[in-house]
Amino acid sequence: MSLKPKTLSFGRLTNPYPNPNEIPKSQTVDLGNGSQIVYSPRFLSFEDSWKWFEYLNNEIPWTTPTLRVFGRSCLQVHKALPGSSFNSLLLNRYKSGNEYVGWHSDDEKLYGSTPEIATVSFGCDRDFLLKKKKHKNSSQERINDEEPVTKRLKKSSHVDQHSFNLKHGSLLVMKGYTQRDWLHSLPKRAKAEATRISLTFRHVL
Ligand SMILES: O=C(O)CCC(=O)C(=O)O
Repeated sequence: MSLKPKTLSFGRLTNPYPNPNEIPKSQTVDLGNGSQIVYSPRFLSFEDSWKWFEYLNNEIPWTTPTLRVFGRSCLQVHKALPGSSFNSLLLNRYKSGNEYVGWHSDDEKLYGSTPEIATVSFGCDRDFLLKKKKHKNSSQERINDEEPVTKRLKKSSHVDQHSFNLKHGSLLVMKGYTQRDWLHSLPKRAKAEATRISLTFRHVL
């Protein structure tokens, strides 16, 4: 796959880290009980990320809700994650802040018991939320996707919630038992007016 975008629109988003010395470092958040999140706000350069955005936005047949690609990816995410062996790629496009993914976990058997899932984001910044799963025998509230996220967050204790603002060119990796013990979502955001594209790299057994 070569990167030859038809149009480049670097100007539509201001580079939040114009000074390379001020780029925030990767952070690892220990969720407890063997689950971790690694977040790198600037995994790809601002310019390269726009090239990827334009390529994906223009060249992928986005008519299907999701597209899963098996095989080798030309985006060398595994190089940043030694020990990982991704062989599947799920592509998502959110044309506005109205498009979202509700609470879920990617705990299907085909991903194994401790799947590593790496998400590279392009375009509009969006919030990515994590909340701890409720125990089945608990009397705590059921998950309700229709309820505003802010209301749900207020109900829950702080340590059971995490939020990452996924930047253009960022990498977020869910590791360990994150899929078994946590739910994640990309909620609606009225202020997110532009398109976001995400690539999620996985290993299918
Ligand atoms: O677009 C994203 O970053 C989230 C996608 C997601 O939750 C998923 O593919 O399971």
